[in-house]
Amino acid sequence: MKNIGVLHVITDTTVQSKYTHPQLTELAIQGSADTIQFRHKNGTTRELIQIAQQMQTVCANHDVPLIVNDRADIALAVGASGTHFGQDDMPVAIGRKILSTETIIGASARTEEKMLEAITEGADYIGFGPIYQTSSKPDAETPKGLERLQRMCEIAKCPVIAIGGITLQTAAAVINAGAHGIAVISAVCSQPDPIAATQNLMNEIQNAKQT
Ligand code: TZP
Ligand code: MG
Repeated sequence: MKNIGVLHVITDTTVQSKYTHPQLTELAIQGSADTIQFRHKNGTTRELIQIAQQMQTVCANHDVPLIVNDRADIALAVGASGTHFGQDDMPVAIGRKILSTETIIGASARTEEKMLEAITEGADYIGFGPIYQTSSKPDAETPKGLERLQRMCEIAKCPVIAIGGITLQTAAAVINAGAHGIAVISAVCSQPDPIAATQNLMNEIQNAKQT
């Protein structure tokens, strides 16, 4: 099984405009994020490659995996460590065919059935959410809550990364429900001090895992 990070910071330039994707990458890594995800829903392919390339340079310098949301081609183009596919993106089985076996593939799953399907097709981790209300994803479903997260974690045969509305105040509860880790946007990107916000989240996760 691949080593999957416990704190995935998803860089975002729509919830804030103070920092660019590469800047957020640098700040989150300084705060000890162990995975960075590039998620950008508009822009040309060339623009996305350019941004992802800068992020990959920062990540490679610090030996932190970069995961590209939606786009296997961009992950391949910049030598990123992985890709994250939603249920409407490239099927995991096809991603597995075009990406190397070392490449991390994460997959969002809305149901237990979809989760097991993604795992069978070769997903290395499952993204599950939104756990709580979020304003960072306009088309997010209604919150799924901790009980459903717990059930997903019980039947998953791979790490589950919880996402959606997770804050410093709720991170421990999410880990205690069985999540391997968390993925956050606003809890880092929209904070006045993204380094401190990341560090605090990482401490919270590590403490929760020890107890
Ligand atoms: N997928 C499900 S919820 C979400 C995504 C991308 C948004 C997470 O952002 P935040 O600010 O951590 O709630
Ligand atoms: Mg997607």
